[in-house]
Amino acid sequence: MALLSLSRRLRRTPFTDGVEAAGVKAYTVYNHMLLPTVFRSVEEDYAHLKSAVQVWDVSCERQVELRGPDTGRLMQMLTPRDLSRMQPGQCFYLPMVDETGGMLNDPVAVKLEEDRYWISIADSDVLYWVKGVANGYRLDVMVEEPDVSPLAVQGPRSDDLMARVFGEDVRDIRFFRYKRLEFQGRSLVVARSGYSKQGGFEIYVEGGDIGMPLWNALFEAGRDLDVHAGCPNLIERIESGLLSYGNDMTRDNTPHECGLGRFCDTRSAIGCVGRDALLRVAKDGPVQQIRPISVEGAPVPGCTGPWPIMVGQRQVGQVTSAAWSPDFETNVAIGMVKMTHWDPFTDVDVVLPGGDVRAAVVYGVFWN
Ligand code: THG
Repeated sequence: MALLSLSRRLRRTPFTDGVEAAGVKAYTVYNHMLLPTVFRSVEEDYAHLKSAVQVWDVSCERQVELRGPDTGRLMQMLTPRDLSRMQPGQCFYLPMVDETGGMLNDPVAVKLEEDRYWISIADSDVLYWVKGVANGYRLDVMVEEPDVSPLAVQGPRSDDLMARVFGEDVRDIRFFRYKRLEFQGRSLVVARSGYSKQGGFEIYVEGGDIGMPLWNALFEAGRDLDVHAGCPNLIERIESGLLSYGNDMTRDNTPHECGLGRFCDTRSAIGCVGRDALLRVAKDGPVQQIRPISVEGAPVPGCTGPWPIMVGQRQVGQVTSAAWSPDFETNVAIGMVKMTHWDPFTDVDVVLPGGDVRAAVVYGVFWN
């Protein structure tokens, strides 16, 4: 493939110098920003992530900050997840929907203060949607993108590495909670969260100037822990059932189709702009839904789906993400499957660029 031309619209991050020095081999573009996808190889990065500790430049998980008296009201307009009991110190994974109940994003919300949140977004232009809603309803709230760049520390040795840089307090941070911890005299939000199921933290680096100092401090402290630069790993995230907005779901899907019904409290989410639509959807349930799928045969080619899921001549869904799993010794995949064929162990065919292969909807093999 040809190279990407850089410009002002394709943003570097506070850590790009470190990422390049670490030998990044490929990037994708996410929220108009560089996101590394490969360091050594996807398979080597995967094995290392599951056994050691990695530092990830996930600056592209941009923050949309809401601040001001109407913040609580505006936040609840954006999501069917009930935020009424959310406290400062908590992070919530939440579906963000439009007026039809269609997914606009699946961010992590961070409650900083009673009237102040960060929305840590996936790849869609949430800033404009939130500004539009805020101004359309003449709400008294500031909506901006602050100079905050998340740096993730992921893998089974994350606690040990983080304790060396931020102190033993990091070990007491609970899942999807954060503490404010000091680095070079600056107080940073450090949460136990991240886009893998190998354990770890996300540091919301406030102020790009301390990006490289923090990056360097983590690598120096972790020399004997085999710390490496890493990135969200395609194989690991499919095995773990972590969805990718724009790939596994789009605005055409409801949270229920995405298997995110457990994050919807549509009855109590008073004010959510998609509430009426989702109450209707929730009543009868979805007619297609995300499923784990194992795909037989040789390793699938680089993921440029979607690939049709067929039963005979009939299309019953599509594979939206797939990768060869060295640990499961099969291709693991995520697909959207019609209700007639979504039961565990239903046999199907997947139409790959190189021809049809056998596959099955699975359960209890990976992800659940
Ligand atoms: N961290 C932060 N921001 C993000 C991501 C992140 N923004 C973009 C993208 N990732 C958003 N998507 C996800 C998808 C899954 C999860 C987090 C963000 C996730 N899910 C867990 C699960 O599904 O098991 C936990 C959900 C829960 O129990 O609350 O972690 O990774 N800052």
